[in-house]
Amino acid sequence: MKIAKLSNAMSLQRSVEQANVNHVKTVREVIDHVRQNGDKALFDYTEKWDGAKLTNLQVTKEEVEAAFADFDPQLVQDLEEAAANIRAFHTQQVRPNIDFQLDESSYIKYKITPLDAVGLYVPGGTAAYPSSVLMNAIPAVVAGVKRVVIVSPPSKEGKLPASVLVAARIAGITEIYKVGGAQAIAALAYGTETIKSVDKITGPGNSYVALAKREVFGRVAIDMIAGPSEIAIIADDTAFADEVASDLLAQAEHDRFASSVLITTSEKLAREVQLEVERQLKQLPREDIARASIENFGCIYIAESLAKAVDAVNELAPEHLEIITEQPEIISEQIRHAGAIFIGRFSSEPVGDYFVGTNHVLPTNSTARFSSGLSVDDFIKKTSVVYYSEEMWQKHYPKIARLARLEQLEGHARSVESRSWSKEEFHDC
Ligand code: HSO
Ligand code: ZN
Repeated sequence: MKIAKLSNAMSLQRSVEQANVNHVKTVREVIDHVRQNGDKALFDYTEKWDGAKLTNLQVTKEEVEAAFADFDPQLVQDLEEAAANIRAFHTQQVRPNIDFQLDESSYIKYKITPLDAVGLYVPGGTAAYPSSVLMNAIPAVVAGVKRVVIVSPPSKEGKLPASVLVAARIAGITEIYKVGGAQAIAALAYGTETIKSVDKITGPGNSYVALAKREVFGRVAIDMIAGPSEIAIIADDTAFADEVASDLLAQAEHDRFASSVLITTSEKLAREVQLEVERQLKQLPREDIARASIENFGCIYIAESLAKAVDAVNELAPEHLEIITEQPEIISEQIRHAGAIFIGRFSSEPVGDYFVGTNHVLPTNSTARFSSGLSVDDFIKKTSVVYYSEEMWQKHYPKIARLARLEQLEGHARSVESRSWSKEEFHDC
């Protein structure tokens, strides 16, 4: 792992991958094909790309029960406890309507309504994380979304991983389909005979899935397009090198493109972490992925001061930030841009990835400058409501008419003025 002087915070930033033009073309074809041929297109693509010849897209109750029967009961309990923590924290995010009384009878409101239907994409293979099922599904359920659907690519045997089915049930999701890739996104956006369309699609996926989400955006809402995972760690000489190294590697093992950076005021720690990373890498089952990530996107920066480290992090806006210093809470107060902050040596990032209750779907690629992790807010919408009494209208309509005429919108002016005689008089005569 490289060691460098922290000179320019911008040097921490990496370039975003450009979409592959050929992939865009393929994805558009897939979407059109699903729109035209519905379920048939889904069966065909699933056979072609996943090698599974299905007769039924929807996972049955029996399949979910079989998944539970084979699953370690301790793990079921752990997932349930994690789910309860996520539910508890996200329940705090539920917001009430805003009722704003203008006078004794007139009011305006901000009315909160959950989305009707949401689709959650769960990737296949090694990235089929049950923790991500909980992180995506629970906020939707807590928000009050009535229909939450999961789509995920099946194995050649036509099955979804037991861990996904178990997590889905724990999260309260019963509508699950064996379909992945761009075809699954197309089905969620446009609907087929079996899969009714949804209003929003969330969840991570490969580049085809990400492109398909971009393509259907507007027809449906989407969450963020997540890039590879990132961690930045601010540490001083109170941190332990083996712990810091293990935290960097926890991120690096996700993806060859994951990025792990340490920013430290201690040259001694920098050197020790460098040795530790190499030592621990050799013992990691995913050594090849983690090594590629550390070599290409990992770096240890030596900062002149913690203040400089804070500036760099605010510019980088990392997905995850760990602060392992003598007074980590003071540093945390100074951080403006990070997807999630983990304070002190006992709050390592996996605490948030799996268990504590915060969400692990977080903004990557410096988008923490302007966006937040997944929350209940992503599954609601707000509608303004206006009630003007006759008295309020009487008091204010001339102002509104004047403002309308300022914009040369005579129709608007006449609309408010058209109430300027009492309808009661009209009814009386
Ligand atoms: N660190 C990942 C989430 C994850 N980790 C899932 C383990 N499983 C992105 O925040
Ligand atoms: Zn993780």
